[in-house]
Amino acid sequence: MKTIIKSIFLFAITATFLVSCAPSEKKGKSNKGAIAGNAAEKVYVAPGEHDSHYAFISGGFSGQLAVYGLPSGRLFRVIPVFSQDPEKGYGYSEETKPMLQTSHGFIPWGDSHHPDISQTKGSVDGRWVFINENNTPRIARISLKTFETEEIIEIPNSAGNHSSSFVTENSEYVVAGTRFAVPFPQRDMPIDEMKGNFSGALSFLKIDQETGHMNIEFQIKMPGFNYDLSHPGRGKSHGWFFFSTYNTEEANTLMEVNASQNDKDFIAAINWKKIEEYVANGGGKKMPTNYAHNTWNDDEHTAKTEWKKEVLVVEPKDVPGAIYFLPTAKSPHGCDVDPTGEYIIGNGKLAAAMTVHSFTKMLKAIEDKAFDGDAYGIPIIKFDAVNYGMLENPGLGPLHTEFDTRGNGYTTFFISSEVVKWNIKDLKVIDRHKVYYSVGHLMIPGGNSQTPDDKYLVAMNKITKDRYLPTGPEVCQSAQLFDISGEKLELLLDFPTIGEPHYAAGISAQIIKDLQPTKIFKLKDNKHPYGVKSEAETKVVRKGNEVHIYMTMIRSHFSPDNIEGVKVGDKVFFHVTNLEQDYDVPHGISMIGANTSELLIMPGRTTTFTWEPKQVGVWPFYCTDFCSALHQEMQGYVRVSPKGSNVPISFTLDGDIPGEEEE
Ligand code: K7E
Ligand code: CUA
Repeated sequence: MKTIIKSIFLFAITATFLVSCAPSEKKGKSNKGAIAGNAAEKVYVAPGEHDSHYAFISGGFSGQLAVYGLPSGRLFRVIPVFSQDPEKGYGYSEETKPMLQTSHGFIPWGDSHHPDISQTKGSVDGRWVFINENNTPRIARISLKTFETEEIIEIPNSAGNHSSSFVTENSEYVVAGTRFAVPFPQRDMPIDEMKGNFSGALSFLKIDQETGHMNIEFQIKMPGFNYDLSHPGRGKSHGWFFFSTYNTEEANTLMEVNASQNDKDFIAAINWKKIEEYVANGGGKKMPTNYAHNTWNDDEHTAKTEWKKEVLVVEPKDVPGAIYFLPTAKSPHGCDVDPTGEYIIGNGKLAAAMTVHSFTKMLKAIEDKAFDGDAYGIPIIKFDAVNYGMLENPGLGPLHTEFDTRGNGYTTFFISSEVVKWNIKDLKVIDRHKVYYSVGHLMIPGGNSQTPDDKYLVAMNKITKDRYLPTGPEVCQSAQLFDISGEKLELLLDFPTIGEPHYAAGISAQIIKDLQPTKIFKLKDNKHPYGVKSEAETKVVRKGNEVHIYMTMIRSHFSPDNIEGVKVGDKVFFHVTNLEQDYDVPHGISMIGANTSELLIMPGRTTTFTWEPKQVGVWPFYCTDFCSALHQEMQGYVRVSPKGSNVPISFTLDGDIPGEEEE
């Protein structure tokens, strides 16, 4: 067995090597490959024109979510989610710091993988994007009105939150599955006693349809396998969720060999409707835990953390008929469901074939009890009783599959660096196209829905080598855009990405435009406790060694702009309100020596940073965003006196106290 595995790995390594070397062999030739003559026209979006689609591409180890236009590949915005972002003050301002709170404390970084757009009746609806964090298990919800992170919920009893964050067809649930089996609940125990003693938490988070707020409705305590990826059933299979597993060996060391022993691992099929019913009737056990639930309040422009102390745990044995295992070719990675909900595809990354299961056959097999024993009490359905067929030798290292509306699947092959188009019913390969190089995920807008918008396909590649200008040892990761409207895949464009894109979600731009993204925050609705509505209300208040500055900004000055009476040892809070009520007029603010980032404040919003002056002097602050012809004049001074000095607090604008009538 071990030699076979070794040779698979050797093959994998050799294949990667061959692929990577190929381009440099044909010296002088470019890598244009099969680029058709009019590709440039197809991606050209003339100055001032808009793209037809949004692509939300995850940042992987950057922890963020980037917003691109398709077909141009232009980057519009990086939405900070799990990592601090000094460009926007996210995770630095007092208002946003609670978003990064967890049971492990304030965590300034995350690993974001799988964005998924909310759905209504099986189609993406453009309300929210959900995205998972792998490292310190969390799910975030981003508003597509503000393009800002509005909520982050921590997932207890989970580790390496990878089979996440996929949404059901009416956004009933977003799920989170643990990649790493761990003690559940966590406890101190020898690692090599893992087998049979670790568990795998699959969490179902209910989404409030009004607010989007997530709540962990229940957690299924599954056997201690690794749950790698997942997708919801849809249409006929709505009500089910499918999770790929690996390491059903339950190995705890040298996983590259020890977790590849079994010829087949499983796809876990979960009837969540059944479990929902069980829970509604009082099923499940409340277990003590501790996790952070962070929510953003758009009236107060502030996030808060709530500590949750309980989670409802469901044991599979208590809900017979709700969970089954479908044997699937060795160590599957992607677990994908086609738009009709009939075909469930497991991409066995180490196998020579891809497994296509049939939902109809699965129901029949359950009815007939066509089982091949069980794993920890969960019935294993006989392979032949559930399998629709195998796609034999489609390529090397299949990872992920997306679909069009014409019955075709598109699968990425990491090792052979290609995207393969195949017909699901016939299990026949129709076309294949090289990608440069080593592709991970791919995305068709609306890919995780019943109605893919199937003009474009984006392949997200792990390795770029010679595709771009060299930038030292670290070169960018990259996306490649294909036109899939014809029989053959047509490569249109390469564009570099932020961080490492693991997955993406795409949607027609019109859907989001129709929802009218926010342009300004209305000043009159601003309920920030330190917000002010006009310059007349600005002031500076001392409370012990805290100094609170209620400040405003408008083209092109701050009020107040001269402040005295601050002392070394004080903690100074700048609560700054942008009084502008025009679209696209943010102002920034930064203070010399402040141990934080600048703030970029949108019209109508109040944001706070703190400054603890260490040195006596007169210290300037200024606007960091070029906002008007007089941007350079948008500045002010704070006088800092020695500790114990008796200079009183005073604040002025043009020599007067703001708001006081001039005589
Ligand atoms: Cu395949 Cu995290 Cu979805 Cu990366 S994962 S490629
Ligand atoms: Cu305000 Cu520059």
